[in-house]
Amino acid sequence: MKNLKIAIQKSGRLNEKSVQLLKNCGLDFENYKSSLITIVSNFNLEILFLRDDDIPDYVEQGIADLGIVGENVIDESQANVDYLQRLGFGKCTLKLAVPKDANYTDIKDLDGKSIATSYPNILSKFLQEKQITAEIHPISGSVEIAPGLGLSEAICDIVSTGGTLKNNGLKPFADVSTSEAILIGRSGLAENPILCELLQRIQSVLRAKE
Ligand code: PRT
Ligand code: ZN
Repeated sequence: MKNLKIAIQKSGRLNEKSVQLLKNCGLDFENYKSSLITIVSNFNLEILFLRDDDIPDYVEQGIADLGIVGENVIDESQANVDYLQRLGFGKCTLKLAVPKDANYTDIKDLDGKSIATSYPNILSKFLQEKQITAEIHPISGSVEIAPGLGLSEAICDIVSTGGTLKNNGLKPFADVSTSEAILIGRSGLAENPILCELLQRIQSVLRAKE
Protein backbone atom coordinates (compact mmCIF):
# COMPACT_ATOMS: atom_id res chain seq x y z
CA MET A 1 0.00 0.00 0.00
CA LYS A 2 1.24 3.52 -0.81
CA ASN A 3 2.49 5.44 2.22
CA LEU A 4 0.57 8.49 3.39
CA LYS A 5 2.51 11.65 4.20
CA ILE A 6 1.76 13.68 7.31
CA ALA A 7 3.16 17.21 7.77
CA ILE A 8 3.96 18.40 11.28
CA GLN A 9 5.69 21.51 12.61
CA LYS A 10 9.48 21.29 12.34
CA SER A 11 10.13 23.29 15.49
CA GLY A 12 8.00 25.46 17.71
CA ARG A 13 5.11 25.08 20.09
CA LEU A 14 3.38 22.17 18.34
CA ASN A 15 6.43 20.09 17.38
CA GLU A 16 7.02 18.13 20.56
CA LYS A 17 3.37 17.28 21.20
CA SER A 18 2.81 16.28 17.57
CA VAL A 19 5.81 13.92 17.71
CA GLN A 20 4.65 12.56 21.07
CA LEU A 21 1.13 11.92 19.76
CA LEU A 22 2.46 9.92 16.81
CA LYS A 23 4.82 7.94 19.09
CA ASN A 24 1.93 7.25 21.49
CA CYS A 25 0.07 5.80 18.49
CA GLY A 26 2.81 3.14 18.38
CA LEU A 27 4.60 4.62 15.38
CA ASP A 28 8.30 3.96 15.31
CA PHE A 29 10.45 6.65 13.68
CA GLU A 30 13.67 8.58 14.12
CA ASN A 31 13.04 12.18 15.06
CA TYR A 32 16.06 13.68 13.31
CA LYS A 33 16.11 17.42 13.86
CA SER A 34 18.18 17.96 10.73
CA SER A 35 16.06 15.88 8.37
CA LEU A 36 12.91 17.24 6.76
CA ILE A 37 11.38 13.85 6.15
CA THR A 38 11.38 10.61 8.11
CA ILE A 39 9.86 7.22 7.37
CA VAL A 40 7.83 5.34 9.97
CA SER A 41 9.27 1.83 10.10
CA ASN A 42 6.15 0.00 11.31
CA PHE A 43 3.30 1.90 9.58
CA ASN A 44 2.57 3.17 6.04
CA LEU A 45 3.45 6.74 6.89
CA GLU A 46 6.12 9.35 6.13
CA ILE A 47 6.51 12.45 8.27
CA LEU A 48 7.40 15.84 6.76
CA PHE A 49 8.72 18.57 9.06
CA LEU A 50 7.59 22.03 7.89
CA ARG A 51 6.94 25.61 9.02
CA ASP A 52 3.41 25.57 10.42
CA ASP A 53 2.23 28.31 8.02
CA ASP A 54 3.04 26.07 5.04
CA ILE A 55 1.12 23.02 6.27
CA PRO A 56 -2.44 23.93 5.14
CA ASP A 57 -1.29 24.66 1.56
CA TYR A 58 0.79 21.47 1.35
CA VAL A 59 -2.27 19.47 2.40
CA GLU A 60 -4.65 21.37 0.12
CA GLN A 61 -2.35 20.67 -2.81
CA GLY A 62 -1.98 17.00 -1.85
CA ILE A 63 1.82 17.22 -1.42
CA ALA A 64 1.08 16.01 2.12
CA ASP A 65 -2.03 13.89 2.75
CA LEU A 66 -2.39 14.91 6.39
CA GLY A 67 -1.20 17.69 8.67
CA ILE A 68 -1.16 18.72 12.31
CA VAL A 69 -1.52 22.47 12.71
CA GLY A 70 -3.25 25.14 14.82
CA GLU A 71 -6.82 25.98 13.89
CA ASN A 72 -5.80 29.66 13.70
CA VAL A 73 -3.27 28.87 10.97
CA ILE A 74 -5.78 26.79 8.97
CA ASP A 75 -8.45 29.50 9.20
CA GLU A 76 -6.04 32.25 8.23
CA SER A 77 -4.80 30.27 5.21
CA GLN A 78 -8.36 29.69 3.95
CA ALA A 79 -7.10 26.38 2.54
CA ASN A 80 -9.72 23.87 1.47
CA VAL A 81 -8.90 20.89 3.71
CA ASP A 82 -10.93 18.46 5.85
CA TYR A 83 -10.92 18.84 9.62
CA LEU A 84 -10.44 15.25 10.84
CA GLN A 85 -9.78 15.42 14.58
CA ARG A 86 -9.29 18.01 17.32
CA LEU A 87 -6.15 17.06 19.25
CA GLY A 88 -6.51 18.89 22.57
CA PHE A 89 -3.10 20.58 22.69
CA GLY A 90 -1.76 23.98 21.53
CA LYS A 91 -4.81 25.70 22.97
CA CYS A 92 -4.89 29.49 22.70
CA THR A 93 -7.22 32.39 21.95
CA LEU A 94 -6.94 35.01 19.25
CA LYS A 95 -7.72 38.27 21.04
CA LEU A 96 -8.03 41.95 20.37
CA ALA A 97 -5.94 43.95 22.84
CA VAL A 98 -5.50 47.65 23.50
CA PRO A 99 -3.11 49.79 25.61
CA LYS A 100 -3.87 49.19 29.28
CA ASP A 101 -5.06 52.75 29.95
CA ALA A 102 -7.27 53.00 26.84
CA ASN A 103 -10.88 53.44 27.86
CA TYR A 104 -12.66 51.45 25.20
CA THR A 105 -15.85 49.90 26.54
CA ASP A 106 -17.50 48.36 23.52
CA ILE A 107 -16.18 46.48 20.51
CA LYS A 108 -17.72 49.27 18.40
CA ASP A 109 -15.10 51.62 19.87
CA LEU A 110 -12.66 50.01 17.42
CA ASP A 111 -14.52 51.65 14.53
CA GLY A 112 -12.09 53.81 12.55
CA LYS A 113 -9.08 52.57 14.52
CA SER A 114 -5.98 50.78 13.24
CA ILE A 115 -5.21 47.21 14.29
CA ALA A 116 -1.92 45.33 13.78
CA THR A 117 -2.12 41.57 13.33
CA SER A 118 -0.59 38.47 11.76
CA TYR A 119 -4.13 37.22 11.13
CA PRO A 120 -5.60 39.74 8.64
CA ASN A 121 -8.08 37.29 7.08
CA ILE A 122 -9.57 36.09 10.37
CA LEU A 123 -9.66 39.64 11.72
CA SER A 124 -11.29 41.13 8.66
CA LYS A 125 -14.03 38.46 8.73
CA PHE A 126 -14.62 39.13 12.44
CA LEU A 127 -14.82 42.91 11.94
CA GLN A 128 -17.20 42.46 9.02
CA GLU A 129 -19.51 40.30 11.14
CA LYS A 130 -19.49 42.97 13.85
CA GLN A 131 -19.97 45.70 11.24
CA ILE A 132 -16.82 47.49 12.33
CA THR A 133 -14.63 49.36 9.86
CA ALA A 134 -11.01 49.42 11.00
CA GLU A 135 -7.69 49.66 9.25
CA ILE A 136 -5.82 46.35 9.40
CA HIS A 137 -1.99 46.43 9.44
CA PRO A 138 -0.70 42.96 8.57
CA ILE A 139 2.66 42.27 10.23
CA SER A 140 4.35 38.92 10.58
CA GLY A 141 5.59 38.94 14.16
CA SER A 142 6.16 40.87 17.41
CA VAL A 143 2.68 42.29 17.01
CA GLU A 144 2.52 43.31 20.67
CA ILE A 145 5.01 46.16 20.20
CA ALA A 146 2.98 47.87 17.44
CA PRO A 147 0.88 50.19 19.68
CA GLY A 148 3.95 51.26 21.69
CA LEU A 149 5.72 52.18 18.45
CA GLY A 150 2.72 54.13 17.17
CA LEU A 151 1.99 51.71 14.30
CA SER A 152 -1.52 50.87 15.48
CA GLU A 153 -4.06 51.63 18.18
CA ALA A 154 -4.91 48.00 18.87
CA ILE A 155 -3.62 44.53 18.07
CA CYS A 156 -5.13 41.16 17.33
CA ASP A 157 -2.86 38.28 18.35
CA ILE A 158 -2.67 34.92 20.02
CA VAL A 159 -2.77 34.89 23.79
CA SER A 160 -2.22 31.95 26.08
CA THR A 161 -1.09 33.11 29.54
CA GLY A 162 -1.51 36.84 28.82
CA GLY A 163 2.06 37.52 29.99
CA THR A 164 3.22 38.99 26.66
CA LEU A 165 0.31 41.46 26.55
CA LYS A 166 1.04 42.57 30.10
CA ASN A 167 4.76 42.98 29.47
CA ASN A 168 3.94 45.27 26.55
CA GLY A 169 1.47 47.47 28.44
CA LEU A 170 -1.59 45.97 26.75
CA LYS A 171 -4.84 44.48 28.03
CA PRO A 172 -7.16 41.98 26.35
CA PHE A 173 -10.29 43.62 24.99
CA ALA A 174 -12.31 40.98 23.12
CA ASP A 175 -11.99 37.36 21.99
CA VAL A 176 -11.96 36.74 18.24
CA SER A 177 -11.61 32.94 18.16
CA THR A 178 -10.21 29.99 20.07
CA SER A 179 -7.79 27.46 18.66
CA GLU A 180 -6.18 24.09 19.28
CA ALA A 181 -4.08 21.71 17.20
CA ILE A 182 -6.12 19.84 14.60
CA LEU A 183 -5.47 16.89 12.32
CA ILE A 184 -6.37 17.95 8.79
CA GLY A 185 -6.51 15.92 5.60
CA ARG A 186 -6.66 16.57 1.89
CA SER A 187 -10.13 16.18 0.50
CA GLY A 188 -11.09 12.75 -0.79
CA LEU A 189 -9.00 10.88 1.78
CA ALA A 190 -11.78 9.88 4.19
CA GLU A 191 -12.07 6.19 3.19
CA ASN A 192 -8.31 5.56 3.05
CA PRO A 193 -7.55 2.47 5.22
CA ILE A 194 -4.22 3.88 6.50
CA LEU A 195 -6.01 7.04 7.62
CA CYS A 196 -8.80 5.00 9.27
CA GLU A 197 -6.25 2.98 11.25
CA LEU A 198 -4.30 6.11 12.24
CA LEU A 199 -7.48 7.93 13.31
CA GLN A 200 -8.54 4.98 15.47
CA ARG A 201 -5.16 4.97 17.19
CA ILE A 202 -5.23 8.75 17.72
CA GLN A 203 -8.72 8.57 19.16
CA SER A 204 -7.75 5.85 21.61
CA VAL A 205 -4.69 7.87 22.72
CA LEU A 206 -6.98 10.89 23.27
CA ARG A 207 -9.55 8.77 25.16
CA ALA A 208 -6.84 7.38 27.45
CA LYS A 209 -5.93 10.99 28.37
CA GLU A 210 -9.49 11.93 29.43
O1 PRT B 1 8.34 28.42 12.82
P1 PRT B 1 6.89 28.25 12.60
O2 PRT B 1 6.32 29.19 11.59
O3 PRT B 1 6.53 26.80 12.35
O4 PRT B 1 6.20 28.54 14.03
P2 PRT B 1 5.53 29.90 14.59
O5 PRT B 1 6.58 30.67 15.27
O6 PRT B 1 4.70 30.56 13.55
O7 PRT B 1 4.47 29.29 15.60
P3 PRT B 1 4.63 28.85 17.15
O8 PRT B 1 5.52 27.67 17.25
O9 PRT B 1 4.91 30.04 18.01
O10 PRT B 1 3.10 28.43 17.42
C1 PRT B 1 2.50 27.36 16.77
C2 PRT B 1 1.03 27.30 17.14
O11 PRT B 1 0.89 27.14 18.56
C3 PRT B 1 0.23 28.57 16.85
O12 PRT B 1 -0.17 28.66 15.50
C4 PRT B 1 -0.96 28.39 17.79
O13 PRT B 1 -1.93 27.55 17.20
C5 PRT B 1 -0.36 27.65 18.99
N1 PRT B 1 -0.12 28.50 20.18
C6 PRT B 1 -0.51 28.19 21.45
C7 PRT B 1 0.54 29.67 20.23
C8 PRT B 1 0.52 30.09 21.57
N2 PRT B 1 -0.13 29.15 22.31
C9 PRT B 1 1.17 31.35 21.93
N3 PRT B 1 1.15 31.73 23.10
N4 PRT B 1 1.14 30.42 19.28
C10 PRT B 1 1.76 31.56 19.61
N5 PRT B 1 1.79 32.06 20.88
C11 PRT B 1 2.56 33.35 21.05
C12 PRT B 1 1.71 34.57 20.66
O14 PRT B 1 1.88 34.87 19.28
C13 PRT B 1 2.28 35.68 21.53
O15 PRT B 1 3.41 36.29 20.95
O16 PRT B 1 2.92 33.56 22.39
C14 PRT B 1 2.74 34.91 22.76
C15 PRT B 1 1.67 35.03 23.80
O17 PRT B 1 1.81 34.07 24.81
P4 PRT B 1 1.42 34.43 26.32
O18 PRT B 1 1.53 33.13 27.06
O19 PRT B 1 2.39 35.46 26.81
O20 PRT B 1 -0.01 34.93 26.32
ZN1 ZN C 1 4.48 30.06 11.69
